[in-house]
Amino acid sequence: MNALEVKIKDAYGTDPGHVSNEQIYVTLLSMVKEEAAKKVSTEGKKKLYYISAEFLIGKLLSNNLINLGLYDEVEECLQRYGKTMAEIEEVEPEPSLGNGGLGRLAACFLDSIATLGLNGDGVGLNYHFGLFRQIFENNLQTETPNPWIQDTSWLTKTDTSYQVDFGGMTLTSRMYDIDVVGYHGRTTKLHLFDVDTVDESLVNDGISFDKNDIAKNLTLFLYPDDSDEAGRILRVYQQYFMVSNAAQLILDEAVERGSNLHDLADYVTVQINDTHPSMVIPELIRLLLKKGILMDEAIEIVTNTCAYTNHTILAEALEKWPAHYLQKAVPSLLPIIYELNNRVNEKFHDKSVAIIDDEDRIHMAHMDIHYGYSVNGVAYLHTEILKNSELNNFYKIYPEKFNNKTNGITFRRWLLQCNHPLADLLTELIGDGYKKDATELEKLSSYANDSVVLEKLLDVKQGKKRELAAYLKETQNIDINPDSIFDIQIKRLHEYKRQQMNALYVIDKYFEIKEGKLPKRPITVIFGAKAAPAYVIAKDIIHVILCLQEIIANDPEVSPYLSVVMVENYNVTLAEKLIPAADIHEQISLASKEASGTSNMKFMLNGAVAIGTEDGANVEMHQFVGDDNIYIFGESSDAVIEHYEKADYVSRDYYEQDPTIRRAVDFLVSDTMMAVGQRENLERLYKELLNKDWFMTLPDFEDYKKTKERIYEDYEDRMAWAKKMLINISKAGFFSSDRTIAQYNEDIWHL
Ligand code: 26Q
Repeated sequence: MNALEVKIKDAYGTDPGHVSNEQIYVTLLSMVKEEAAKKVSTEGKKKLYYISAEFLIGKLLSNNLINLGLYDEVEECLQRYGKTMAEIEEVEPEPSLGNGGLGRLAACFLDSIATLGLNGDGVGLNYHFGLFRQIFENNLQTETPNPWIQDTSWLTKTDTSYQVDFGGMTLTSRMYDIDVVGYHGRTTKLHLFDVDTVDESLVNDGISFDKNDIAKNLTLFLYPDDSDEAGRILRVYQQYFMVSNAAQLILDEAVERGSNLHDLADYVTVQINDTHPSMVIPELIRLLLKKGILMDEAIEIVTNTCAYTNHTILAEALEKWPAHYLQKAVPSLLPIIYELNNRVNEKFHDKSVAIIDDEDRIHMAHMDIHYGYSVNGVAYLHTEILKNSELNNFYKIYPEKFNNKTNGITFRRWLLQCNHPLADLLTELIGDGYKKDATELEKLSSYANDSVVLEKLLDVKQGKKRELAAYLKETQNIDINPDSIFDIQIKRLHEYKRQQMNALYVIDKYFEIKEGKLPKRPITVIFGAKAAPAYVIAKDIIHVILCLQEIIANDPEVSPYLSVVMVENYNVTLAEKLIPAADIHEQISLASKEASGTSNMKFMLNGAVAIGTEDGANVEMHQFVGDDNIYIFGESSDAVIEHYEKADYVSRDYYEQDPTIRRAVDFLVSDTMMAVGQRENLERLYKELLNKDWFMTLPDFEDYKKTKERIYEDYEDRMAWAKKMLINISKAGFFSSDRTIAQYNEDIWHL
């Protein structure tokens, strides 16, 4: 009997063939927890705390089994009883503890920290209902809670608990841990803080709840609706709760390891993941003052301890909290922030670098830069833009603090777990050294002209496309044709990511097909995206895509050649099915706006070919694979930045001068669309494109269209295409998060 059979026998007195999938899941979960507990965590003098409001960890069972080296044995055992891991995986709920890239990055980083055996933990919040579950009704997005915590879950309740003082109220926290299992390595911990008083019954319709009852609502949702002030202040409460717990944990553990707190920076480094945890800086200072350390020294200690990662240059995403929010939620931090601000003003006499502006708003990023020792961007281009434009005034003061750390992804989840056939093929060709050292994927390039290998690669892709088609049929009742080209765009819905441009292209194709200009092979355009509940235009874009899906599916003239599919509730689990099945992936953000992107890396690793702008990490991908293996189009980031400076872009000019653009834009408010959609939503998006188009969809449209035609044309030379796939895979090694984390450690953390 193997381990699983023994456990099932102990628990249920029978074999795996006679218990439910739920029972197998629970058994495996406790088995993994036991195994993980046996692995040691690295210990050492200095420890990293990666603080993040989001950890988009995805389902953990398969990943943990793989990393523990138990997957094959369990799969083999299940198969003997007529079951598969895929069925068991279906039972596991996916925690939605993140929005998108930033949260998934944090999860990949924990995997790499554990795998490399670094002494570092994650710290975040235990949101009971996560972000939200997306539901489509009448071609519109609606939101419902996504409960994921069950009686048996990956969470382990700990004895650790702290008092957190808010204005007029004190809450007692509880720390829960999730073991993060590294690949054939060690484990580390994700600490998620919660309060016992949270009341799930507070949630009424959809995701609405009483935003003022903090003790009961604090950890219900990630990023609750911030369209009103109560929602925004709740976010401040959440952030302070997260960092106050983190700071207390950090100091306790440092003292345990032998720190006298004066030497804290030798014992601790804190990575601040975007500005959401920035209040950890004044909170650490506050706690050091309470221990009797004087202000000057406390500030210096904390500055040498904290490092900040920037993930965006979008002004609206840079957090600026009105001082009165903090006055209400966390009055004890305000005097410290005022002191930090005064010191900055005395030294620099430059309003652009002040922490508090003339409207009494606190610029969290400014605090991080002045009172942290490192500032990093997440891709080469992004860091250059930070240094040379967005944060140029800071760069001039602190050039030595700025550095780049191009993002990465864990190859365990994004290849070994989600694409067994490809991993097996790679192992057959180049051995399995690439599993530990991703740069070994380069070895694959020696097969670039080997037609037998190229055929195998195409077969693997075809198999994954069939699997996806079956999965979407079964789970969402969506039909897609596995012999069509799968052209996929999956990411948060945002105007700068320009799903609307992809949609306009679909409309153009629809017209062409109606005119008799048929594509050589059917095309399936797949979208997956959640829109922030209060982001009106983003929801309108979803509406348009869903309307197109319906119109095209019901049009017998068009549907044999083109289909549009928007998968519901796009999440990590769906990404794991979609990415291995992609032929083409869309990375079409307006140049300069996408800090890095990370799905681009996942697709590349799985042998898909990108159509993209010179933005984020696409720039580095382009350098690695060369012009023949990526389809670059659109205005450069320099040109875009200049348009913004000169304010010289007028969308209506493009609409009036280009009949193709006009035809596509007009279709948004056509009778055909109105028949399946809502006038209000369709007209709003139409007017937005015509009168504003802030992210410059129309100027890039012509080049986008030409490039799409070229990519579809090139797809028909199957051997040449397979070579592009192979080169993409062979150059993906750089984008392993093991490389990224090694660089963070080398340049910033020094663990
Ligand atoms: C800001 C202010 C108020 C409320 C919320 C926010 C907020 C919330 C979430 C701001 C930003 C986020 C998330 C950002 C994010 O996911 N950024 C992505 O980070 C990835 C990892 O570095 C990059 O690859 C993506 O390019 C970047 O968009």
